Amino acid sequence: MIQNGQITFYTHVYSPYCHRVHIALEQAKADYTSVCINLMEKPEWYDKKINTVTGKIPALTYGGPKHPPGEPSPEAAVLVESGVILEFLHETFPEARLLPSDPILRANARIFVSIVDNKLMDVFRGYFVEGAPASALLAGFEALQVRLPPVGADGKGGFAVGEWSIGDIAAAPLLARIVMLLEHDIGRFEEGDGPKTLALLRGPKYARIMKYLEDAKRWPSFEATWDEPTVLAIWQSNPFFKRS
Ligand SMILES: N[C@@H](CCC(=O)N[C@@H](CS)C(=O)NCC(=O)O)C(=O)O
Repeated sequence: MIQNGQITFYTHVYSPYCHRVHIALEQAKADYTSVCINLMEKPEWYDKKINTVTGKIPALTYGGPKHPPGEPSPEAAVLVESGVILEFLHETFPEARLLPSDPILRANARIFVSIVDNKLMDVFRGYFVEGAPASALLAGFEALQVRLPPVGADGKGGFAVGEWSIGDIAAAPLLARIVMLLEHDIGRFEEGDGPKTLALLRGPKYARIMKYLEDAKRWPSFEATWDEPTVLAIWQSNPFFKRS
């Protein structure tokens, strides 16, 4: 492992995008400092000095000496966008094996990330916040499921491209939050609709993706970074997800 200088990780535990980076940092056994960014009271330096592109979390500084959160050293690279940061960590910590060595598998892992970002993130918001029907959310699960390798005779399923990769690091944080929210009926849909949607997901049609999620939740770097009671408490108090 060649870590050339400090890493500062700007994050919040509620965020599925930040969770991606957290998993990758743990898997890389990186030496890093986390800085919690509360989006409800975002420090004014964050948009000016850290994520000058979108103001969103996560972000990461890499290199140079340790610095106060709002004052990155001129020697530090400031990185934004979870997908960019995952690729960067893969290149910086190759022994963490965030991507497979086969170029086709690497491409497929990236396609899996793109399905999460393009087919699941928007419908997630639609169902939980905007009152859209569950069908689009379920279609998002299906779009991922069709790409998963079949479960073998030994009962082992494999991840998006067989071995664990950036594809799974992108998908599992969102899938885990969706299942958690459904289980606890959190969202602006009609009361009781969350558990009903979850019952559909637990039926035979979605068995492969639900097994995939269970396997992902047992992967060491996921397990080490998933504190469900804490995440649940934050989402329970999220005003955008509360029924009026
Ligand atoms: N495309 C970005 C999305 C990041 C994102 O949407 N982060 C949310 C938190 S989960 C955020 O910072 N929202 C605040 C805002 O939109 O101003 C990534 O992959 O990092």
